[in-house]
Amino acid sequence: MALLFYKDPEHSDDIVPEIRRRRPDLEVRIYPDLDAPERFDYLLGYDPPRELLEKLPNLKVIFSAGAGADALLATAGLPQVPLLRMVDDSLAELVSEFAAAQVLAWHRDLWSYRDQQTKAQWQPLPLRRARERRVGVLGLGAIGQRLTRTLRTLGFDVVGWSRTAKTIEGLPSFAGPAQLFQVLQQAEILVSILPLTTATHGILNVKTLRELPRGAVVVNVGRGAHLVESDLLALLEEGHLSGASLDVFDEEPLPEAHPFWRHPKVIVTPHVAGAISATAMAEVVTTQIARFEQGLDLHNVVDRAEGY
Ligand code: NDP
Ligand code: OXD
Repeated sequence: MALLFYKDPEHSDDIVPEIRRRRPDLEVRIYPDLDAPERFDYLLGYDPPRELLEKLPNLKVIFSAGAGADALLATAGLPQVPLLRMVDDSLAELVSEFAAAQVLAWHRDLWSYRDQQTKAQWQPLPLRRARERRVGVLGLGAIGQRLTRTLRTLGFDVVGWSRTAKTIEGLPSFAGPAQLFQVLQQAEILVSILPLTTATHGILNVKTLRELPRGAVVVNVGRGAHLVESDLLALLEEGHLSGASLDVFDEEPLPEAHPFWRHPKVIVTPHVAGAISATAMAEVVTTQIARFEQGLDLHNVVDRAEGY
């Protein structure tokens, strides 16, 4: 039994000893250490290229190294084996904490005060309580649900949106394209933590963002391709939106000349809302492999038709 790790630059090698410690019988290699490729049963990676997939004829399970499987699904030649993604409490906690920090920063005008500081300007702004601020959360999955709890604990008035209808105590929630506008029309701060699929590609565009109340703020921690960047810039320019915190971008790293870098109303972070630790990833991978070997149902299997 062997697992190949197609590691990208952000991943550390730490996962290898963590897997070996849990499963000494499992051979773990890091690409391109690939002699006898037919022996690999499992592949772990964020976006392994087609040329690599073609060299691995006996894969049984593929693990996305992230919560999102969009990069993997976009790879041509993906074999028809179960595709699993990372779901872990610590990851949900990190992303929720990050998104909530952005919401709080906009809610309490921290970015405006930072700006005022650069001009030595002493100008108190009006105060509002969190309960007086409605936050819309797009995506009520492993991370989105955690985020709604964090925001509610902070006192915010939260509404959510997902593909299928949900009943979550204390959370008004909406589902499907027909109800998206109901969420947008009431969200002074909109957080998107959706997966990237055909249905969600470009979902944050001039038509949808214009539905937000005037002066609203957008926080995108899902994927860059959810947002039509030029539409956001136009709405910021005309004052319909008052700001955006963006952690994910169409092109990453964000090109040096991109207008977001120097835009006074845009907060840029380098895709750091959350990441699964090597320990948690090893735990997910070895638990799922054990389930696979025992013929048990696998968890967090990507639905290829839905794209997440
Ligand atoms: P889940 O699959 O658990 O949740 C996805 C949520 O989005 C579900 O509520 C789902 O609805 C909803 N959704 C999917 N498609 C649609 C649609 N067409 N219309 C409305 N709602 C839709 O994913 P996670 O919460 O684990 O992760 C979400 C995404 O967060 C990842 O795919 C990734 O892109 C991003 N991410 C970003 C990170 C960062 O560092 N910036 C870190 C980790 C993740 P339903 O409940 O009905 O299925
Ligand atoms: C993920 C991410 O999908 O870090 O896990 O974006």
